[in-house]
Amino acid sequence: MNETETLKKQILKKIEETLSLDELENIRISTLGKKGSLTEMMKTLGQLPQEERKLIGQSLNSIKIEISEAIETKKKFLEEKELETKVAAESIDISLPIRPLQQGRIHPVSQVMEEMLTIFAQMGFELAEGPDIEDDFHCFEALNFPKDHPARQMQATFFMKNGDNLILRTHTSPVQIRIMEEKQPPIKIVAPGRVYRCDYDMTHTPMFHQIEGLVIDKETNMGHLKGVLMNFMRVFFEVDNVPIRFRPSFFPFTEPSAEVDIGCSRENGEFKIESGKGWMEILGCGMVHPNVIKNCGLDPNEYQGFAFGFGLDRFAMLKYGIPDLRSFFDADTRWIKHYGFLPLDIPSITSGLSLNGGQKR
Ligand code: 2NL
Repeated sequence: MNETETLKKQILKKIEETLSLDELENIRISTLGKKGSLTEMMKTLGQLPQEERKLIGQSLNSIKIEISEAIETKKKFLEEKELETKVAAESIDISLPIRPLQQGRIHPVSQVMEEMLTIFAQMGFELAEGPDIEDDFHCFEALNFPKDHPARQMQATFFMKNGDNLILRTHTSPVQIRIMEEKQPPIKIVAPGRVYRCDYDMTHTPMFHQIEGLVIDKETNMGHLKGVLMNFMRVFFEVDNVPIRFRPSFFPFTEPSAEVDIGCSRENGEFKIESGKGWMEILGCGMVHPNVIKNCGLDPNEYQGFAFGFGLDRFAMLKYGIPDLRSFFDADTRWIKHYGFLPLDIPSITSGLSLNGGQKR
């Protein structure tokens, strides 16, 4: 009798003292489990004389119930406490001052990407994304590149080492190829992302950012292309009349193809959009080549459309007056403090696309 009372007290003390659910579970197993101390005591009952067996049996049973209840109560208590700690740890103090946010900056590339996608979204373009690591078919073959095209060579393109002939995409066109393979027209998408080429100087970095656009439908024509691009320039550069001109050009994936120049001046290191001074090439475009449409499983006699592509980094340099492209990717904190944007300067059509422009701060 004394022995069981002492045991009970010990166990209840342990239950009271524990602060962890794991430990509580260990206590349960070591007392009430198959080989637990109470269970073992119960097993010895059979050897006792009947009277004693009854008495001790009853007391062991009541101890068992008492301990079970104590464990349950403590379990509930610890579980509630755990939840409280978790909620406290995950809660956000919305009354905290905004000051620490001012420390970080949004990279001009991210800012310009957001600005551009906002404009295209407003024109009804859907966002399309795809892998940076591509295969020859989606990057070149489907796009009507001839087998011996220089872009397919090691000097121009990064090949993966594993010998599967995988490459780092040289443009975001493969994203559009994948969409055309999957979906029936009408298609109206923009494909933004990182692209890679073996190139490094003042105006080229081995990784840069591109946005391509693609519209495929039954009667889409070059007039639509011109309208989209002119509206884009107007909104992006915040100038009502953007002088642009189309020059005939060549790409394997478009026919006819054109390059687009923007009328501008560069005086005292400052770039200004105006007509009559000079031209600068900013993008390439054209009507999607019938072979490309066919390569994606669509009928070129039924569908046609336009596509365009441009390097985003160049637009960021122009809009925010950043002279050297290489500095974009130097991760220099002084540079990002000067050219970067505040996290809450989110571009939108209504509130303005270039709030507190980088240079103006
Ligand atoms: C440039 C020119 C261009 C395209 C990209 C394209 C995509 C598909 C089919 C046809 Cl899936 N064309 N994209 C078209 C013309 C020009 O980019 O100079 N980019 C930096």
